[in-house]
Amino acid sequence: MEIRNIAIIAHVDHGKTTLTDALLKQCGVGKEGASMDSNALELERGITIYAKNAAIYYTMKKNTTTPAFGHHREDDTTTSPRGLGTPPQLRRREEGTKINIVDTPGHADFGSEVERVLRSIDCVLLVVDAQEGPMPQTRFVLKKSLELGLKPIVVINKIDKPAADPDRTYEQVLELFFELGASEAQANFPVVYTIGRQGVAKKKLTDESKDLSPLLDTILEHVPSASTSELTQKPLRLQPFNLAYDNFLGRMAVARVYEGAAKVGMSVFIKGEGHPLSISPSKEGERQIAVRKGKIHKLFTWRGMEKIEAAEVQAGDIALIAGLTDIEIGETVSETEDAKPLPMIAIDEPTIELQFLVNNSPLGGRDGKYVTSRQIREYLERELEVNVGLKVDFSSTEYLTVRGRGELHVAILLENMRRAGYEVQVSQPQVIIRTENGIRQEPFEEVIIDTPVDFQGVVIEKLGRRAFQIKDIKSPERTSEAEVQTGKHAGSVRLILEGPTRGILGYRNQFVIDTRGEGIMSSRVSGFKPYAGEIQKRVVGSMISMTAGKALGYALWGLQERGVLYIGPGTEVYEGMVIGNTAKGEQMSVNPTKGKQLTNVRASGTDEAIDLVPPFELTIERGLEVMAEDEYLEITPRNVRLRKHFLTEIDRNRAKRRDTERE
Ligand SMILES: Nc1nc2c(ncn2[C@@H]2O[C@H](COP(=O)(O)OP(=O)(O)OP(=O)(O)O)[C@@H](O)[C@H]2O)c(=O)[nH]1
Ligand SMILES: [Mg+2]
Repeated sequence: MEIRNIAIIAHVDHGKTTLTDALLKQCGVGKEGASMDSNALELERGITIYAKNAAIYYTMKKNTTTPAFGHHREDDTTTSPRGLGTPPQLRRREEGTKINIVDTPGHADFGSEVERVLRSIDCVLLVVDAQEGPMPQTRFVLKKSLELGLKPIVVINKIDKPAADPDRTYEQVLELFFELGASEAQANFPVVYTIGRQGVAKKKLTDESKDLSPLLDTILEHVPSASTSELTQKPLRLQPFNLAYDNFLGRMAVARVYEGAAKVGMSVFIKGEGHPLSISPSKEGERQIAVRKGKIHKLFTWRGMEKIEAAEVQAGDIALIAGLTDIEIGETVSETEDAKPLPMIAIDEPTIELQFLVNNSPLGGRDGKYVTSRQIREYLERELEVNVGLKVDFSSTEYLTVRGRGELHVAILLENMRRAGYEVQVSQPQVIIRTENGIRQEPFEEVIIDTPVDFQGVVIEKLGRRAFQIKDIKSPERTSEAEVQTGKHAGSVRLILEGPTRGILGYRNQFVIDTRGEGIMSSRVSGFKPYAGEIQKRVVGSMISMTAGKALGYALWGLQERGVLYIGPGTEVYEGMVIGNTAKGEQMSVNPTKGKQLTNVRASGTDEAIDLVPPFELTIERGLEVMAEDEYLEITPRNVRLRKHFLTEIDRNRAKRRDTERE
């Protein structure tokens, strides 16, 4: 069987998943109404969180201009070479070249997941939105691909958008290739123009096309074959690049079979370096290779999005392997003990950390099914089986320290926990500071901001205070006709800055306000760099409830002009709960349960219906952003609340005194 292995990579929302879905559909293996974004959170948020595999079968139609549409439709028995009446199990034997596709997430927090995938495929489809052009994550994933020597196929997508400018996008992509030091062969990339949403691809903009065949043909022409008989003859060597989990089968590996064939029941040797983080700095350079034994219990390959059990998986293919339950990404699984290990796949280190605690708030334990520390611990232990960028320190009895790749990474973990019925409290995320060769280092991020020119000043000023430095400012080169008509992107500017992650933790919210919601900001970790020094952030003050009860509209009406409220009328509150922030930055104890008759302030204008501003309701992500160091975010299946560590004012003052005395 001929095999090609590709990954689809792009900036967030540029259309990877839609295109993958369309490819599956055209090749007859898509399921009606199903998408590669299948996880509940992915569907709700409309973003891809986990890299996922799929496979299609395609045959290039030679010397014809008619597209090969529907060639492999399972239901289309009339065009099937086997004809009518073929038993279903036989019809399953696919014709044509198998194309394994890995759809990757575009959000920067999941960038390290993409990197691992890139190690195990032979070509990438670099998808670029024809209106937005290359964006920060486009740059990042392209850079990684070029470094690995891959020769990308460029897919200029969404050419149906009113303000799309495919020609300019092509120029920008070409420029980016050169900027990133592409070789001549790499910069000579094939281009395909697509409307993923309609399942249409063209090699030239002027071509007529009804389907994705031009893209599929380009894949067959351009992507090197993964399966040669020479490789198949060798003894087995395979390497996992992703993990999966099954309640019955335990941890499973998504792996590329490089040589030989994996077979069910096969005894294998596993070589790894141990967990990458467990290597002590002093041992760096010394590759310690431990050999373990294991047995392959079950094998699967993909057909569309479905996993199909297989007895054997040949060199070149991608397999899901059960039985090796202690397997780690990047290890080498081989048939013979003396097999040479494949180059290790590095896993990026976490950049932020926070504590997970039992929810001991006055309202704790009300909606959760699982609330004890043992249950939280067990959840995290299971999560570690598959959540590759995650680290958990279980050593303390009071809390668990969770380390992740960014705020979104942690927020997704928490969101999944609450959906599974868990309650938990978390502390404010902090960046991880480490010391290397006696130098203090912290994670840095590159931030790319598109904003209307008017807000450029305030953005630069705010980020400047947060130790960010400008690397580049790009004015729009030209404004296309379409942009003038739609008013989009006109008069906007692109800022590229770099600074410590610490500086932008909690900044996003401010950014939205400062750019009146018109700015777009994306960032990605650029690595650990020397500590950037003290950062003076404007402290956001909290409005703290001094009492328990139900919030009343009348009381909130009196409070809303002093800051932003997180709750609406009817919300249950408790003493020490943070119900909003204060405009002036001071801590403020308030009574949100106070009724009209008890008040002697604001006596005027009391009789007309009160005009309440809709609250800024806390989500997990918003909560992680706005919370202060002396606060916990309380997360339950139904609620997200913010509270002070110390619930009474007396305790808070006492703690504050203790802190100042210590200093
Ligand atoms: N106009 C237009 N919109 C498209 C096209 N393809 C995708 N979209 C829309 O773009 C949005 C993002 O599409 P996705 O396929 O989820 O993008 P993605 O790259 O997978 O996003 P992430 O995985 O989260 O990085 C969706 O609203 C799609 O409907 C297209 O060809 N034209
Ligand atoms: Mg996607």
